[in-house]
Amino acid sequence: MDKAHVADILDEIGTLLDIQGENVFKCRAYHNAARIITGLSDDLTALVASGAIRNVKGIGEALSDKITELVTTGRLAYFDDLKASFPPGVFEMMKIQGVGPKKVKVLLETLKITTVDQLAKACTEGRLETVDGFGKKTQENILAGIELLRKHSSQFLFSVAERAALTILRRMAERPDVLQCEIAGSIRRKKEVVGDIDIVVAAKKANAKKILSAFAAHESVQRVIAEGETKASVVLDIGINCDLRVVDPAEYPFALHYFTGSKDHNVRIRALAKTRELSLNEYGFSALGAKEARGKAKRIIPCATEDDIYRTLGLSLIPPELREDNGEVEASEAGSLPVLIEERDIRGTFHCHTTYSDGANTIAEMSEAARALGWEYLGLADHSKAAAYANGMDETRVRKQQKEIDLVNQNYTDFRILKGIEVDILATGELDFSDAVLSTFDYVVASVHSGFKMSEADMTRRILKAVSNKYVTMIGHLTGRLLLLREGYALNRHEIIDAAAGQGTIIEINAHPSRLDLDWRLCRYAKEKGMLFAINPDAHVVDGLADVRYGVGTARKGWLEKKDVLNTSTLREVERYLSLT
Ligand code: DGT
Ligand code: CA
Ligand code: CA
Ligand code: ZN
Repeated sequence: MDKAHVADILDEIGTLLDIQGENVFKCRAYHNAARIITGLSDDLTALVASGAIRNVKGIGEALSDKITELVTTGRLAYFDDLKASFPPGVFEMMKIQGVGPKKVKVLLETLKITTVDQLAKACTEGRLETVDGFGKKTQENILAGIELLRKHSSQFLFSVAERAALTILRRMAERPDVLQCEIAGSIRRKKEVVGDIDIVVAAKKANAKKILSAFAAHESVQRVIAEGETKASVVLDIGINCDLRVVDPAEYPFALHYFTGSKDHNVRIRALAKTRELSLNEYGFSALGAKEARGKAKRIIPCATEDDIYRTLGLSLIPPELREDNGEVEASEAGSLPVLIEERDIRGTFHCHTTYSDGANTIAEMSEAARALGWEYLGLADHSKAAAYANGMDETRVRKQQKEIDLVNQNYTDFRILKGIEVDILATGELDFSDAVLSTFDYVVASVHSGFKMSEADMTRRILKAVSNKYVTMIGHLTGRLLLLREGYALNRHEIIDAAAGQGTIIEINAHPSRLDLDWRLCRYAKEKGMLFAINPDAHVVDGLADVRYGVGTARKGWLEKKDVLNTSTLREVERYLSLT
């Protein structure tokens, strides 16, 4: 079990104890332990194996026993028992934006509410208004949160779905009877949220049944929906459906292409095949008009790869991320497909947090982690004072941090920590620091963290004002959305992009898997307006730096190339861009 998973469970224990009304110190100990585990720079499995986990500050004897049980067995009896002592609806309720343990506790005790349905009913009947600590506004927000939760109940974050898909794919790839395998569907297309997992496997027909039973018996499978000769459908423990199809090696590229989609892209490609007197389906090409049948006789143009399929149609390979029928077929025909940015093009990043605000790791830990990724620079952008909930820095702490950065930078000749700030855009559009303070940073990220409920016109004006501030290098998480949880604030995104592109202000692609904001659907528009982008992980722990890969997925899906993204530049180029040399 990895660090993140262990930390999640510790956090959840703390929360459940909170609801039970345990004493605050005990609850806090679990939440603290979760933070400590997340921020560990050492390998957790090794710490457990050597027993050194016991000596980590903040982890006492009882906690280290629990962590050891989790890491070595993948389970924790104490947690299972604790969870079982709650009505199951409680966990569902806590998924509602704005409903935490404190509210759940009150709801349980005063209104005896134990399910989301009961909560929704209580809201519509106006019964929450009367409860201490709740009000009309809270009641409205909770109801909106429930609607959103219901709307998205069958959708999953890309990161969550991909992680689950990879555990199955890896198992398949290890099997000698599996000749090729790949994740298809919306995950392969890097959609930010997905409905289910699609996996395609190439194998000899004689081995299909064995492979499908192994799949159905995978430890992450909770329930088998159907298991046939060539396909099985299951529900995984995280609640997502997963379809696995076993096809003949000769059919594999066709099946992979078909099940990668999107449906609209497939329709376009099939129409193109028709113009060449060909019929295309998930098994192969056949002569148009020939009776659709499976089998060698009909498969008139053998293809070993997707590349071959596209070539047969006079196209160059269209990367999966672009297969949304957004002009990619035309661009491929014209030979004008973009050469998409790749993960390995990234040389650093600009929006990360440290213990100076709400991050879990120190400056030195973050910079070492960035160096381990092979990066040349790491821009730190801790919160400013208005973000009090996130331990935002005042002017004094800013000076202290900048001194510490200078000190740590002395250790490096081939790497530089950049002094940034994530400054709050106040309700008026003014920034949280004076120009004099802003001028002390190497660059400035400006973000909205409050007053989400403004009108579209007011919010647009607010952000436009920040865009035009000469100290602002980039705008952070433009819409503030939290995927599947919270819609972004009302905003005229096109107007802001136009202004930002015109004034040379960057709009970041926030790579946190819950944000992926700027949305890929707007990247191409912004690029056409001349926008430069930055891909930022918004990391609050060392492991968060690797989230840039999700941002690269978004950038690729938005047709971006290496040259469109500032953090593909070398340190020297970035220094020049930020006028640091
Ligand atoms: P999702 O799962 O909702 O996030 O999105 P997808 O794109 O993974 O959709 P899914 O799982 O229903 O189907 C996987 C792919 O299979 C889809 O992208 C294209 C292909 N496909 C499914 N149904 C049809 C269809 O009726 N016509 C065509 N042309 N392709 C289809
Ligand atoms: Ca799918
Ligand atoms: Ca599917
Ligand atoms: Zn932020």
